[in-house]
Amino acid sequence: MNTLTLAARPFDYAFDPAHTALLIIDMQRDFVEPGGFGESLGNDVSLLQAIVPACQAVLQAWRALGGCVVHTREAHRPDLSDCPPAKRLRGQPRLRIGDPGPMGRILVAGEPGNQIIPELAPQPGEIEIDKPGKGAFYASGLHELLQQRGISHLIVMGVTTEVCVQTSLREANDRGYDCLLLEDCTESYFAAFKAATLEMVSAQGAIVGWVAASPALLALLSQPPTAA
Ligand code: C5J
Repeated sequence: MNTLTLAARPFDYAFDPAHTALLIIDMQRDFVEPGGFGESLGNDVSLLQAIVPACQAVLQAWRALGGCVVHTREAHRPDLSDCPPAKRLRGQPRLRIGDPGPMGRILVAGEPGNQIIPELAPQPGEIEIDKPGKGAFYASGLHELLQQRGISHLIVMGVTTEVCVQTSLREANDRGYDCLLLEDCTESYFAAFKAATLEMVSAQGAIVGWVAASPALLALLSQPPTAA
């Protein structure tokens, strides 16, 4: 047992790296690059690119520690059998889920646009989850995979803050995980929505989880372990 304590909001976050997974939500070309799902909804995807270096630094440090890493992709089967019509037909996007776009079919598993961006590409041995919903736990088998590995804590980063990240945090919280959201490693197309999510997560005594910035985590992880 090697419990580390990170200064966080609303109070310190204590975690044992051996029982903690780094959960990286949907850092896919479909959300971060032009021509994908995010842009088809009318968003400025360049906003999301700003967090990539901070995410890379955390991923590198976590890998160096030998920690469990989970990457998720919002992805549908090519026949769209896992995409409810209510999701596909919602609103007036330029391209709908399954339509051919500049990076292949929008939000469809295996298409170029559906891949995780090269800067954060999964390595062998890391968990990769294709999820049909906004939450990482819905119809994904993620909870079972984490339970098999004895994971009780999640350090979370990714996009978008108020959609897939917040939904995943709430799902994780309901399943008993203690979750830390890294505020400079998550982004939204809407600054106000990101700010509100950070507040909502940590309000009421960490009702959903904790919030901290990645430099504090990196400093903690770089300290030599204390003798037991
Ligand atoms: C959205 C996501 N925003 N990954 N997906 O539709 O947040």
